Parts: sequence; C-alpha cells; structure tokens
Amino acid sequence: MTDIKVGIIMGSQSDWPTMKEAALILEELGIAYEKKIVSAHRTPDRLWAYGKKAAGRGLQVIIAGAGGAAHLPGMMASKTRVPVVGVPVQTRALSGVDSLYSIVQMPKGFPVATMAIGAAGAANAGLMAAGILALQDATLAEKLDAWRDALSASIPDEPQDD
Ligand code: RP5
Repeated sequence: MTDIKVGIIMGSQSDWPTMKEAALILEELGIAYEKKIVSAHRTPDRLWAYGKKAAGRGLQVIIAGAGGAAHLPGMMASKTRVPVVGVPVQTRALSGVDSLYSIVQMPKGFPVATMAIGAAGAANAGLMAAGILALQDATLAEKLDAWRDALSASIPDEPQDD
C-alpha cells in the first residue's frame, strides 16, 4: 500500500501539458499523486501491469488522458475496478473529437467518467478525483468547498469593457 491515492496516466509525453492541469489541481488541494506514461499501443504490458496492481496499491482514482485513437482510459477501465476518469487530449488532425469519441462510448460494464476535451477536461478530472476522495476525507471536503467558493467569488457580477 502507498499514500498515493491518484494515478495520472497518459499515452505520451506530448499529453503532459494537458494532463498537468489535473496535477496542478491535485497539488493545490494537497492530494498525493503519481504521473506515468502508459500507452495502450506502445507499452501495452505496462498498461496491463499498472491496471492489475492499481487496487492493491491503494489507488482510489485513475485519471487517464490520451489523444487520437485514445484507447488508454477504456483499456484501463477493463483491467481495474478503480474508477477511471478519462481526458480526451486535443489533437491537431481532428481537434480532439477523435479522442472524445474513442473514450466516451464504453460498452455497458466498464465505465469511464469522460471529461471535456483538453485542458478544462484535465482540470475537471483533478476536481472529480478530489470529489471522490472527499467522500471519505472531511479535511479534503472542506478544502474542496473552499476552492469552489473562491472560484465563485472570483466571478464578477457584471462584464467589463476591455
Ligand atoms: C496517443 O497518441 C497519445 O495519447 C497522444 O495523445 C497521441 C500522440 O502521441 P505522440 O505521437 O505525440 O507521442 O497515444
């Protein structure tokens, strides 16, 4: 067992600028995480090993991001009961719609909680993981409530001229 409750995995180094948004949220909320490159196509054995050990290691949420033929989140969901939050990474060729469609249409039985395409989706994946962990962690629940309140308070009542 480990103190790390959240695993952030991604198909490629090129996904990191997007997936970093999830990591930043977890850091802000003081949640221990690990980050790994695990590719469904390029390192399938790594994917299998990670999924096989995830629950036993004490991981409670896996945030999985990939682009294009984005099979990583779904394959991970097929290998572990640990909840998988999927992030469709924006692509140049098809703007991330390819990633979204690859992740969101899971067959009954193996769900992936699919976020929006790109950086906002990755940040929301961090918040989704925090919300799941907060169900069993009162201190984190307070931090998350404060984070949400601060965001609401930062929104002005009226639009300003540039
Ligand atoms: C996917 O292919 C990765 O998740 C990445 O989004 C995409 C492109 O990977 P690179 O060619 O940049 O390594 O597997």
